[in-house]
Amino acid sequence: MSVMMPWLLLLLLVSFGSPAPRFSEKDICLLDNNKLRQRSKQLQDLLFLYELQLKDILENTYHRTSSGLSSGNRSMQHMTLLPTTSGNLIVYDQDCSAVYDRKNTKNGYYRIRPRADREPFLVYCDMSDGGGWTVIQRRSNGKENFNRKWDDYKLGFGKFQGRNDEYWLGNDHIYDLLTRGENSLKIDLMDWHGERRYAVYENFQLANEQDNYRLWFGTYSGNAGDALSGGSNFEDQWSASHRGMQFTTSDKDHDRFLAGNCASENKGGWWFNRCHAVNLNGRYYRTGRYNGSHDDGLVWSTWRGVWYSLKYSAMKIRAPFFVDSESGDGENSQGS
Ligand SMILES: [Ca+2]
Repeated sequence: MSVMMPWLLLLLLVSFGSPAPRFSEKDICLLDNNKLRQRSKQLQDLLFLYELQLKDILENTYHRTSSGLSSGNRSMQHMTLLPTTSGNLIVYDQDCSAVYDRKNTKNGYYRIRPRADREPFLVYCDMSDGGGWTVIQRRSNGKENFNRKWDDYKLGFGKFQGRNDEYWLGNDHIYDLLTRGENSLKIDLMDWHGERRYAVYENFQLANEQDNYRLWFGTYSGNAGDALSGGSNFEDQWSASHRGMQFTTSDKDHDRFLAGNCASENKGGWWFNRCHAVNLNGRYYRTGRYNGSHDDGLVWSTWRGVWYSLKYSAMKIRAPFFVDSESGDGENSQGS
């Protein structure tokens, strides 16, 4: 902060082209005082945010240190753009983390706007679990039809009212959210006994529509198993890993199954290979175990297998929060 002061004076001098500026010393003092006050407010906000993040880090074990630097910068950027306290402006946050940063820490639907040149849209913000999660998919009661075509998956569908309403946020919306910086994906799962599991993937990314929303994700952590990578053996991974796959719907086939369409067989749009180890948009069965001609249930293979359809799933994203890289040991023994 103290470095900024001579810099500011110099700027004033240069911009008025004369060593004797029209500002009096008192004016400059007042100006500096104002800036300091603003800066102090920003730092208080930052402190508040970091305290929340610290709490989050201490209570959750899935955070890593690798992306601390970039996410730290991102938070800083966020905070310097804090809206004024006038309250009259319509403020659209870019995502649920920004909502959370402004101290709206209640679960619920918020209108967000990841891109200034696009319309804002509603999304469920999960403020538990460390807070600031933007929910991009939820299944919880089977009321919504997920066996839909390309345009529905592109634009999004479902209900955006109750806390258990089912929806797909839309590939375009998800893409816009993800292009703004690095994001982690957390997937919450529950079976029909109420048992819960989760999976976290670092560096979750989608390509644009020209590349059919091709999926990318980094390291796994969690207790549901790394099903998105296809399972534990090489053969499963070859045929069922979702890494690098394009999105397929019943009317647009981009999967690697030559003899048919995985989305038609499995009743929902997804990043199918030939075909899947995960199918969170599959058919909603009201019991766990099911059978049929295809494993088309709500599947996370590494937990309950492909012939068990889960009761609940939620996919949610958030920028990886700042972690002091010096406090970590730098070792990473997970992901086996
Ligand atoms: Ca095919």
